[in-house]
Amino acid sequence: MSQRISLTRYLVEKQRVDGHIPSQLRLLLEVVARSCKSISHAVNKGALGGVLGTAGSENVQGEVQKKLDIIANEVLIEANEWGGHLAAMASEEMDSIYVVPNRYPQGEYLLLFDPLDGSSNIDVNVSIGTIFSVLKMPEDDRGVDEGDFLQPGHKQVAAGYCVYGPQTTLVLTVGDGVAMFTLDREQGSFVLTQEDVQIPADTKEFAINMSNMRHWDAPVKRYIDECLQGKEGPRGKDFNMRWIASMVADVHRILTRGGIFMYPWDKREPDKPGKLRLMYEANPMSWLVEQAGGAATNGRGRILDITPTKLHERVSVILGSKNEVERVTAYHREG
Ligand code: P6P
Repeated sequence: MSQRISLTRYLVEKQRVDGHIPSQLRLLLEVVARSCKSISHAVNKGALGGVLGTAGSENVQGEVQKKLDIIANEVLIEANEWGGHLAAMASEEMDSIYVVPNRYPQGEYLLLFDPLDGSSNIDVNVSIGTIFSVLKMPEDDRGVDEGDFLQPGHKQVAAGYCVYGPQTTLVLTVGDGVAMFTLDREQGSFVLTQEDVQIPADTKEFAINMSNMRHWDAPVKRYIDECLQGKEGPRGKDFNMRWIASMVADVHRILTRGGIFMYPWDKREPDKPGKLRLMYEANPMSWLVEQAGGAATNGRGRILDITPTKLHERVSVILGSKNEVERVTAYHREG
């Protein structure tokens, strides 16, 4: 049997052999992975753990919080605040940033996360996940504030997600490709199960919430309409559709077998560029997709080049198989 490589060994080799990540970043990623293991355990208990249902509160997005949203957020905060590798954290579930308390050493990294993405699926036992992004503190000696987080996605030093589905799988990039680690529950460790993930440039599978069709702008309508025309239409091939309504699960499918994922701007909220959040959903997913040979745009430009102005700002997301994303982007250029 080929030797099993644990996440720890993978990261130590990235640190020692490739010199690719400093020890503080390696430690941070190991803590995030341990947090995901704890969240997976709570998710898998479901009704038996008394963690289903709503918490009776709303988050900064005005969304009803599920009990597991809050549990996952607390797990990540409590696991990461004392280690000395972080200056602060930001979460979809918290209005403002969480600065590491003075009783702990401050580090040079910033951790952003959506602690439990897709939480509308929790109570119906459909895959959900944790999305995380790591930035470095800007080089200056003043204290950390929200402005330090407002860096474009290409500044990330690590990004990943953990999908809680039939398997619990951690997917990670530190800037030299994408690796997947499956949780071995007997050993309690993440084991390398795929390295150098590659997204096929072409696909026959699109992911979008079709119920919003009447709200889309013309380029998106044109693209989806051509997919629906199948081999009789201009694309000359039939397409399949998937929509799990859990970005982590949809993106995991795309990293695994290709496809295009779209949550575009629509006219329901014309002043908002889209539903998904830039800093802790679109940026980490876009970097993973690009590192796996795919593309990620907001319809007009590369998502990773967007300079954020607000911590919880939203963005239109079109990502996945390169040739399909470029087609949608070309339709936007043609108007
Ligand atoms: P809709 C989950 O709430 C989420 O933020 C993403 O994970 C998912 O892709 C999208 O929203 C689903 O949105 O409008 O289809 O429920």
